[in-house]
Amino acid sequence: MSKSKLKILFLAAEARPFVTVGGLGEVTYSLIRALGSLPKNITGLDELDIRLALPFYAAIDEEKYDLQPIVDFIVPYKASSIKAKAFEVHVDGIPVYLIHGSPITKESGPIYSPNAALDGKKFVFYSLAALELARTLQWQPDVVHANDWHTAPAIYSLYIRRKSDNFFSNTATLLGIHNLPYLGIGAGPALNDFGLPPAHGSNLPFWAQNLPFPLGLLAADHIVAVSPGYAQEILTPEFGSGLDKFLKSRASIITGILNGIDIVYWDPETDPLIQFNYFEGKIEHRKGNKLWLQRKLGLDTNPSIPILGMVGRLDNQKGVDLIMDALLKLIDHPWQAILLGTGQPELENAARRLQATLPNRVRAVIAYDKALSRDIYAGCDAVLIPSRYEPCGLVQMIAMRYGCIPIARATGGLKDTIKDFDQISNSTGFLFKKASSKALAKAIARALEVYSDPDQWLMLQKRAIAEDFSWERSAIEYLKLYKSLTKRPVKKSWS
Ligand code: NHF
Repeated sequence: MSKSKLKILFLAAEARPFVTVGGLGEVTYSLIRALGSLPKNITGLDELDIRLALPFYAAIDEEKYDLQPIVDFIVPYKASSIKAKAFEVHVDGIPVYLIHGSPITKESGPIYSPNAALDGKKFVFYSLAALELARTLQWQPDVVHANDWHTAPAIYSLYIRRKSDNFFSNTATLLGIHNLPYLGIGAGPALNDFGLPPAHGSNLPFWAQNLPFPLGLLAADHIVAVSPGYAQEILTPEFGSGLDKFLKSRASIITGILNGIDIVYWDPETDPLIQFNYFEGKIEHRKGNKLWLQRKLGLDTNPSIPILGMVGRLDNQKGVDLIMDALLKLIDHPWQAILLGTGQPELENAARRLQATLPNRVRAVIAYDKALSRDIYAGCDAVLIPSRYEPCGLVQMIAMRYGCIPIARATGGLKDTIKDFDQISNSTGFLFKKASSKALAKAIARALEVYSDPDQWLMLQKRAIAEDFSWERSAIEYLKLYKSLTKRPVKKSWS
C-alpha cells in the first residue's frame, strides 16, 4: 500500500526570497515550490508535507515577513548546550522555519563568512538545530534533503543517531551536490564541538574524515548532483575535488537530476523589470531592449552590433579571466561587451581595466544589480559562460528563455542543456571544450558569423526560447527518489 503522506525536511544555506547569493538560493525556492505545487494525481499522495529550515541571518529583513515565534529549544554543544529559537513564516503555502541562535551572528557574515571557523560553527549549529526543531515539534520527517557542505552535518548526525534515537530511526537522507569543491574546510573543530566525531575507519581519504561535505557524502542514503553531466564528472580526478575514488565507490547511489528554472519568475513576456516585454512570436521586440541597454550604458546605440553579456560571480570557476583574454583576441570583429558581477578583486580589476582599454566597446559593472541582469538577458544577443566547471548553471537556461544565446564551455549542466550549433540542426547555442581563451574566442567567432546572417540567428533564438526548462519534470524525479528512499532500509554503517 502506498504511503499517503510524505514529510520532507529541506535544508539549504540560501533560499529566495529570504537570501540569495548564488544559484543555490534560486534552486531551493523553485524546487520546493515546484514540489509543493505538484497535483495529487501526479504525487499519488494525500499530502506532500515539505518544510524548509533556514538560518535566521542578520541579513534577513524581519519587517518584510510575518514571522511567528514558535518554539525555544537547545542544541547540545561541548559539555553544555546552545539556546535556539525558531520562527515560522509561510511562503507560497510552504512552512519555512528561521532558526535563531548565538552562532548565527552579524560577525559570522551576512550569509557566508570569510572566516571558516565562524562559518563552521554557524552551519553545524544550524544543521543540528533543524533536526532538534523537528523533534521539538514532534514532526518526524520521512526524508531530510540537505544541500552542499553547510547542511551536510545534519546527514552525518542522522547517520550516527539513527542507531539509537527512535525519533529519527526511519528518517532517510538525501544530499544534494551543487558545488563539490566547497568541502567545508575549517569546520572540523565545530563538528567536534557539536559531538560529531571524525569518520576514522571509513573509506574516505584521511584528510576528508573530519570535513562536513565528505562526511555527509559518506553518510547519505542517496546523493543527487544537479545535472547528469556533473554526476559523471565528479567521479573523475579533474572534477572530484580529491574525492573521485571515494565517490566512485558510492556511484550506485549517485543520481544526476537537472535543475530547472522558475518559468513564472523568469518570463520575458511578463518580466516587470525589462523595458519591452516579448515572447517567441514577437521576438523582434527584443530590439527595443537592446537599444535601451546600449543607451543606458553609454554604448553606441546600433542594433546591428552584437552585444555579448556576462552575468554572475567574477571568479575563477566562471572562467571570467578567459572572457577578457578572448575579447582582446577578437578585436577585429564587431561586438560590444557587458560584464556584470562582483567577486575576486583581481578579476574585478581586470574587468575594469578591459573597459579602460576598450572604452567604446566594454562596460564592466562591478555590482550586484538585479535590474541590469534582466536587461542583459533581454537585450544582449549572447551570453558568455566559459566555466571551468558548472554543476548545473542557471544563467544559460534563463538566457535561452529570453532569446539570448549561450556561448559556453561544454561541461556539467552546460553540456546537458545547450545544443551546439556545429553538431545539431536543432541547436540552441555554442559550446567549446577546452578551458582556454583561444577556444572561447573561436566559439565567439563562430557565433558572430552566425549572427551576421539574421535569419539563421533568429531561428537559433526561437529554438532557444522554445526549450522547456520548467521545474516540474525534475520535481517529479525528486519525488520518485523520496518515495524510493522511504522504502529502502536506512544506512546504519559505512558501506
Ligand atoms: O546551478 C545551483 C547552482 C548550480 O552550477 C551552479 C553552481 C552552484 O555552481 O544548483 O549551484
